Amino acid sequence: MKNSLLFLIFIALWFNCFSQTYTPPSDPKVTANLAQWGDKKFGLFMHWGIYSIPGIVESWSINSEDADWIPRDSTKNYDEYKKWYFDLNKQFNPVKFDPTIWANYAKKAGMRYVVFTTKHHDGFSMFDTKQSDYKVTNAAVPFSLHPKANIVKEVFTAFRDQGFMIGAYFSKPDWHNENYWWPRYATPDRNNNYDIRLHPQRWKNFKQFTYNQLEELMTDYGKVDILWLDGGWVRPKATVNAEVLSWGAPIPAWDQDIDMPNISKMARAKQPGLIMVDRTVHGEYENYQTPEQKVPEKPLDYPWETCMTMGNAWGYVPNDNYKSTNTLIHLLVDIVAKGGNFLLNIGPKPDGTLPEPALQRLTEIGAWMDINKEAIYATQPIAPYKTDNVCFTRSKNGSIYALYLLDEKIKLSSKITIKSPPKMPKKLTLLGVKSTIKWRKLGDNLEVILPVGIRYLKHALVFKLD
Ligand code: FHN
Repeated sequence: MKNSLLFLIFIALWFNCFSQTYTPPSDPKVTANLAQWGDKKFGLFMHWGIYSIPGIVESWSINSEDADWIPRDSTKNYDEYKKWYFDLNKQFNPVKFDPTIWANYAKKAGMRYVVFTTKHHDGFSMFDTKQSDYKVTNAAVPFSLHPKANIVKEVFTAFRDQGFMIGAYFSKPDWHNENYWWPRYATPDRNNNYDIRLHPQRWKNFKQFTYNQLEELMTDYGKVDILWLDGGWVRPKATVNAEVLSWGAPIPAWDQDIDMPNISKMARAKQPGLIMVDRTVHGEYENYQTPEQKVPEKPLDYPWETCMTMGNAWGYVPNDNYKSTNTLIHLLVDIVAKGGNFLLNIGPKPDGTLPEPALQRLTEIGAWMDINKEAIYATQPIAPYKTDNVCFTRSKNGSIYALYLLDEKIKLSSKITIKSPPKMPKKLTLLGVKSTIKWRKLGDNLEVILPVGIRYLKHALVFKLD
């Protein structure tokens, strides 16, 4: 008896260690919203804050960790630099800010949801919070006098008016808040800088501050569909796993538990069906996973979204190196063929406009989506997902698409091969072309004779296999 009980305990522990890191939502409203979100496929991520003024990395340069990806003006000592950074709020004045222009470009690009930074790690709130004076609507900020000073409200309204699902990015850590980075002590790394076990009231105060700010965002800013929580090192210590250790940051001896059950109960009371993304913490408050700056090798059997910068930086930096339209469309196709969503990030400039190269890419992506969107929206993956440079998708009515990725540097031949398509079609069409397409079966492959005069079809040819 004793041995079989021990064996059962061993199996349960083993399974728990290696079981999926995904917990499906138990609330049917969340499940329904997740399905709606999954059909949208393409979203706009926006990092905008005081870091956009000098055009530097968002928040991280005030963190003391010594990492090559955290550049800092080394002519200033740390305390001087930190004061300089935190004082950037006094220069924030994006006089050309007009989120309807942003929303129009994003919609024309085929984007259908937005995730906007309400507050990044630096603690500067881009909304009229009552919990802190470190906010865009405070008199110290030149833009506070502008009629559109409550930026989050303006952005959410403009994109919602264009039919977008609305996502609120919110940083769990707040490096400006005295109950996260207590001014009594140095700030050696990204974590809170005091032992919570010795100062429980201070962490209790921070939990309440965080709860109150999230309650404002869930109450006063209209319908919010996604709560996208960043700063995964703020988590129950018991959830620290290999992924967290891979970040190379110190792991405190105490718990930085922000009380997600309490936050979730409030947030979903205010926003029924709210999709919650407690990034990298996994569990019941991470309704989808968010591989960052990468695309999984294979389809994943749970909801996921690749978040990626259009350039190299999340916030605006001058002369950023933007990915080509061809690359961006190929990323979108690859992600969708594997069952994911593509959350593509643009950092607005300090004057409130979007960088020209970003606008050009949004326009070009939109031209491709205008012709080929039926192979993207509301599709599901279908084996073999991708063979060579061809990705496959399947629409809800059963239509199958082969998306043949074009290399801009190689002249397209008159005959192409689609290897091992999910099925041999009775009829083959090329989206954007009225003439019939000639093809023949070659073993398991499809050989297609391309019609002449299709040079206007760029980036990927999309065949419909009926
Ligand atoms: O630390 C942040 C980073 O600054 C940026 O906001 C990205 C966007 O996904 N999230 C965190 C890093 O994973």
